[in-house]
Amino acid sequence: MGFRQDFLWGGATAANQCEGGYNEGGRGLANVDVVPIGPDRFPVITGQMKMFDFDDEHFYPAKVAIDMYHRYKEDIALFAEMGFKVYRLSIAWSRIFPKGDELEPNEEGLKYYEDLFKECKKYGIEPLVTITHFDCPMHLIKEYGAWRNRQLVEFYERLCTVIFNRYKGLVKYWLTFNEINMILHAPFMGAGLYFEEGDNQEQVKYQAAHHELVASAIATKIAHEVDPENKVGCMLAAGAYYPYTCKPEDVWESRKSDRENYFFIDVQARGKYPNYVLKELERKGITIEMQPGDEELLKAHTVDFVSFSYYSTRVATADALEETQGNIFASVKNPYLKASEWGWQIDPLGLRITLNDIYDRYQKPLFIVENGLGAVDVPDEAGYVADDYRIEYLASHIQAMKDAVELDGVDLLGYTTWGCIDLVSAGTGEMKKRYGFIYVDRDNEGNGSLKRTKKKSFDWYKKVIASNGEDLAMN
Ligand code: P53
Repeated sequence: MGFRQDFLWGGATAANQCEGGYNEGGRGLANVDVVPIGPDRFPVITGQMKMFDFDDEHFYPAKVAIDMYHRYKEDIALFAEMGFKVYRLSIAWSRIFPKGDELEPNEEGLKYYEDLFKECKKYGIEPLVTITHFDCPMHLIKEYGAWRNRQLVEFYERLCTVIFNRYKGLVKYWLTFNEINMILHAPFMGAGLYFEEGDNQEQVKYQAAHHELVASAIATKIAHEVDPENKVGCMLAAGAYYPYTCKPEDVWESRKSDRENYFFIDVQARGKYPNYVLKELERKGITIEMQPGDEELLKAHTVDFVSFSYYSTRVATADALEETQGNIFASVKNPYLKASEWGWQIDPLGLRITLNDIYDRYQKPLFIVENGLGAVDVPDEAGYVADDYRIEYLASHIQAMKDAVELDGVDLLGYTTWGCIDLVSAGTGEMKKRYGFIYVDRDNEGNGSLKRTKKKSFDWYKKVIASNGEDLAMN
């Protein structure tokens, strides 16, 4: 009963949200660097500001972030102290290929991650590596139009070939694209896409998605060739859609919303475009240009496991109700749920529902690679944060995933909480929205010593891991 003995407990981060050191070690500029904190973070880029560089008016949190670039040893030691079995992190593409289209990689960038993985291994921590977590080298955006251009597949393939060979024996778990469905919701942040006047934006997004899907299949192929031990996963921004009422029209809306996201995973896990999307694209007049061999590639190289982030469920309705949930996935408010300070509705049972939905659909091992509560933490005079609210959130979600495993038989490989150390929010660019077991002294304006302090949840999570998820009690 309970979780498997080798269950992978740990935490997750992404390069652009924690590393900083944006211009060090030969690193090139990327889309994730030039998105500022505040309302201009996600502009619709048709004729409006093109976010190709820094300007003087905005604050760019990714430049320094939490400076993990220089402090990773201290941070990994803290993860080890909690007993992490796995640490999910992402590689910054522009550290390895600063412009993206070079033939030879940047040795300094490669060496950086090699040292970091070795540091993990020193403590018996398995790295789980996201190859791209929303990042795309700026040069590839300006010169090629990012993922709208088929050539990106080739550059991504080069990146994968280099890292799979270099980190063979050090890294076994890989994710090809973080929240691949984000391309539809936040195209610049998600995939470096911007639009020109006259673009059919949906056409561009689906064509870019096709390129990512092909790139993902190629990555899976190479990973398996380089080392049969490699396990490759896809990654979905998940969270089931509930119908607002039992009115059939609402139920149908919720199914359609789910499919919009499942489409990506259907291709990556089942190996082909599902009929519902082909029909839908046809109706919309969207044609996806495929190259000979694409369909065979997708078919032959499906993922080994399905991973996802889960923060909340969502609500769909056929009627025009106000959308409230405060993030990129706007949704109708669920009157039965409470919400976080950022309006994200809290639904532990929804995690069990989502796990079951995904497992029923794909019948592949699952991995929860993000889950957590973004909250304002107020340290006392000694710098200590008693984050009972975070413990409560995590305990209820871990209980729900335990139910999915124990009572429903879902095959779950592991669980990594999001932002195991405080980091920059992807959605808002704030530091104030914290997820960590470890407090980082830095604020929205970039003030603070960057000092790390354990929160109350640090010792709690340590106990959870030590008991393999049996002891979830607050104290
Ligand atoms: P933040 C929106 C909805 C669901 C997941 O988000 C999302 C987002 C983007 O805001 O992204 C994932 O930082 C993403 C992480 C991100 C995390 O959720 O806005 O993979 O990079 O930090 C939490 O609170």
